Amino acid sequence: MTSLALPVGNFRTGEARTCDTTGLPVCLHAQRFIKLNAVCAVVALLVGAIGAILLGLTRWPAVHLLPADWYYRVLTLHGINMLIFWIIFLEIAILYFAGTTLLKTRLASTKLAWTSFLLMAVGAVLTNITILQGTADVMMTSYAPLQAHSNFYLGMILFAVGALLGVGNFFACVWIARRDKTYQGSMPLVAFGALAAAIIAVVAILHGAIALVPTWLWSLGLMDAPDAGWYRLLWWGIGHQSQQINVCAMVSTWYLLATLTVGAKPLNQLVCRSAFVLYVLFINIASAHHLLVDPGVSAGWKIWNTSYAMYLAVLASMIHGFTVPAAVEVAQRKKGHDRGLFGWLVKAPWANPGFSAFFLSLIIFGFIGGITGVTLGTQQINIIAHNTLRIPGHFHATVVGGTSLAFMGLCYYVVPLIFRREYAARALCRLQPYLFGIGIVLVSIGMSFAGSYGVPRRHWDVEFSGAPFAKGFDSGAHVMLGLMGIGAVLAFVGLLTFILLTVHAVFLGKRNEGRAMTAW
Ligand code: HEM
Ligand SMILES: [Cu+2]
Repeated sequence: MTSLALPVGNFRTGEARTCDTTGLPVCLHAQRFIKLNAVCAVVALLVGAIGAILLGLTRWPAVHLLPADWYYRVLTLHGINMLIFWIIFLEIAILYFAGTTLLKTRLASTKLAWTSFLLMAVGAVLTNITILQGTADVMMTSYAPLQAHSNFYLGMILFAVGALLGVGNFFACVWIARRDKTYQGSMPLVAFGALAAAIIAVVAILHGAIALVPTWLWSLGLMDAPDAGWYRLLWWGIGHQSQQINVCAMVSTWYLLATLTVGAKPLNQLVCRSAFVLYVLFINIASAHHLLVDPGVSAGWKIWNTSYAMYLAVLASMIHGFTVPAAVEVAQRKKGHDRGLFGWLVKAPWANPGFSAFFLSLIIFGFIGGITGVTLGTQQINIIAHNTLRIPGHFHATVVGGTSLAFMGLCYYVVPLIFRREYAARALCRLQPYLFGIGIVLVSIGMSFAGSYGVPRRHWDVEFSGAPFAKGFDSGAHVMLGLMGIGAVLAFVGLLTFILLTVHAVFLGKRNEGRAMTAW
């Protein structure tokens, strides 16, 4: 260990080390919880990935793999493990990193971190067991009056409370850092983005509690069924806002990876920070786009929320969509890559999986995710696209091609820097983001266009085989569903490659303690 001297910050003896690559301080308590949460995230990703390939092969009519009951069970399993467990475990890890290393402070409370972690882990296991027992085929949204076994809701509530405690620990780190003046000037941009995510998380989880606690009591027979309209309004208070936590965490990851991979620095702190503030202020309103066909809310309410206010949150993403590549461009030009308009981009480190994952994530999220999102969120279009495959076509470009791919890029740095283990099979690592990126683009495009033909989402058999009157979709829809199926196979292979490479690196990778990580 080279890091016996205590790094700058408010650390006590033996509590921190200096990173041999970046020179940043690493709180050893935080390091443990970053590891624990990241490992759980990857386990959830594996469960979700098995679900992904089963679903892809079921929605491809030529294969139609699963029977009806297992389709809905696996749909529930996939949605929850991917969107909730994989992403939130990793986000808590990001908060511990941003709240300690970037602010040069120690973790506020180890006890709180343990409580948070155990609640999240127990909650995730309980929910997964309940789903696999076949007593919770209610899908991720668990809309009342559809009812699951009470342990399903209990597991989700435990997980959410655990996540809230993790967020609380992060706020405490921010407070300690300010009290001890561990950094000069304003907090670093990546930590600021994490703070925006944490603020939205509190509002989101409170909505989740108001939706799920009465639903849990109802499943125990202690209360009447919650009103279906109110349930949807409140559920999307967590369902949509948590997507903005994901966007904040993803954009922060972009800024971080841009710095780690090409040494980029944000060009204008005020512009970047204001964009994060726009997320905090306007994203709750955008939840209304999930209620556009609901009878309970008025047309005026829908139009105001989705046509005016929502664009202020979209604006924030568009700002980051320009500031992040601009920062990369300036850094690249400074290094002498300044031929023509795009010489800087051509000469970017495309063989570094941290860079390729981050930049592909930016492109997929920005172009496919952004365009589909803004169109689907328009009332007139939503009435046509509602509950078709266009909807999963959109979010597989945002949370999968965007957030999940960016998080994979992050892991290519977290494992060498925090676990201090090296990835093996470097050529495969370099290929992985492309494999996954191309696969998920095909999934997203296939779903979106199949949805334009009217193919519904969450539907086991769109051919209605065995029905007295034959009613299927024409060949155009089938081509698109086939495209989705092929994309699903590619994306699954990309995902499995990532998981195997990462698990291998974490447990068997060559140690790099005492020296800088092997550069990509
Ligand atoms: C190999 C990568 C993936 C493939 C091939 C894939 C494929 C699919 C398919 C075919 C469906 C079913 C759509 C339907 O029948 O309505 C689905 C649903 C879904 N996926 Fe994925 N997916 C992948 C990764 C992910 C990831 C990483 C996330 C989240 C971070 C995610 C989130 C979801 C959600 C939330 C649903 C909707 C569940 C529901 O309707 O209740 N997927 N996915
Ligand atoms: Cu939404």
